[in-house]
Amino acid sequence: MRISLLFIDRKSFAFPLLLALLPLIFTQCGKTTQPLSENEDILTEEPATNPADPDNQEDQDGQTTGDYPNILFILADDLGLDPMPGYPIGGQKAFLPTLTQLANEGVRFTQAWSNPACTPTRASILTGKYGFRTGVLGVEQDNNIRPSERIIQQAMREQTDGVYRSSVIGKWHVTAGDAFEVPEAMGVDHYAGLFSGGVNDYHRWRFTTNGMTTTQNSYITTALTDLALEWINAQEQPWFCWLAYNAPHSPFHLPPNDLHYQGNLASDEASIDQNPLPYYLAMIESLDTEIGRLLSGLSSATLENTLIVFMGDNGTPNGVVQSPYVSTKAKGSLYHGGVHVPLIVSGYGVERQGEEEEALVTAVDLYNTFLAAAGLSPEDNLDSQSFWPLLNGASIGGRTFNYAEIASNRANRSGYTISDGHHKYIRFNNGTEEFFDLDNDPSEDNNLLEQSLSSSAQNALNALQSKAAEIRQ
Ligand SMILES: [Ca+2]
Repeated sequence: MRISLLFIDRKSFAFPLLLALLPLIFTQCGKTTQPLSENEDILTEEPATNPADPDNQEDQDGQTTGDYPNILFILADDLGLDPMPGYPIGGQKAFLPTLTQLANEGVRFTQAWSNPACTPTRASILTGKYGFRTGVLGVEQDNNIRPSERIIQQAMREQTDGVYRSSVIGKWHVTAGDAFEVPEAMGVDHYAGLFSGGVNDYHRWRFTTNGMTTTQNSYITTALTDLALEWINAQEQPWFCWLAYNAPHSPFHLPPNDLHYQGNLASDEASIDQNPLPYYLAMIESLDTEIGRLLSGLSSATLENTLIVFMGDNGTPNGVVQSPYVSTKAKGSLYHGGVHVPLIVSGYGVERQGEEEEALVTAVDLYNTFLAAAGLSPEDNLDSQSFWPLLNGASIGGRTFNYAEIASNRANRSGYTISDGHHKYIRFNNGTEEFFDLDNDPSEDNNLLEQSLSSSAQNALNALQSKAAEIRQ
């Protein structure tokens, strides 16, 4: 991998940032503890140690590699295809050198689906199951993941007799209220972050760890990066870090100027409300800058043994969504603007470099893909289908359909959708049905059910309805 060169490609004015980070980079290579800048009070827990696995050998940096790779899963909040470089949708793109380089060194998926909102997507990834099985279909208070679910962290822990260490850093948002001990109770070794669904202010937010919640006044995108660096660099065994930023979720705002490339934007509310898009782009760029800092803060040996997966949890929200998406077909909806998300996979074990992959994949597939990447067995009775062989050039049967679902207080939004990549069927809970020819109508404007269907369209509809009935049994 060439991730250590990430900053070389930045705009010229980013070079001072590289210089500023050099001491940090060298400090990490020297195995000393990562300073926490503004957040010295954030991380207090010493990582626990498990009995050493005899198969694991320490590398030159002290991190144990053994036969298992590390996995860094980065989840962005409310990020569709339209602001993302590399996807031919949307007009104004964020400048994202880190994610672009990850894509250049790995695989960018072009037909990846999430669910239309935060909680159901996160629950699907954690459990490898569709929401109608787990009961987590929406973002309301009653959409809690059941403690009895076997989440991916628990599966990795048990399959390796405790060798894998896991953390969830950042947004949890799959259990409501103040049951702050739930991540650890379900098998996560370390939780630190934003327990609820969002913040009112990126500079003032509620931080939870060790079952306790305090108020933090640091910029949250930077703080979560510090927490991830701190935890990863303290590990002595193979690790799985789930890093869930709340960026670029609202409130739209002007991030610190050294984190973005949008220039001198006014920071007053009226200016932001009048034209929020550049602020949204700046927030995505801040995310990218911090991911770059995170990767630069890891040793080369650790990076070489780490799989990196980046994904959006749902589409771009209305207010900042770009054409051809429209505000009624953005985040929260079953249309492509709600469920079509970026997915980039790079790093350890990914032999394909700089390639696009058109295979259908959905959020549930990450569960068994993570297990496959670690050389572990797929878990049975899940909806998750590993796409790991694809990353090494192997052709796999894969899934023949993408599926997404949502429950909302707005009845005309609740329902499910299924697609074979060419046609798409949506069934709303109020009985309304829609059917689109994506090849000729990617904006989903022309509901084919309002006219007579060709025989081929009828066959496609029958196949999608049959498949939906099969999986929803
Ligand atoms: Ca979200």
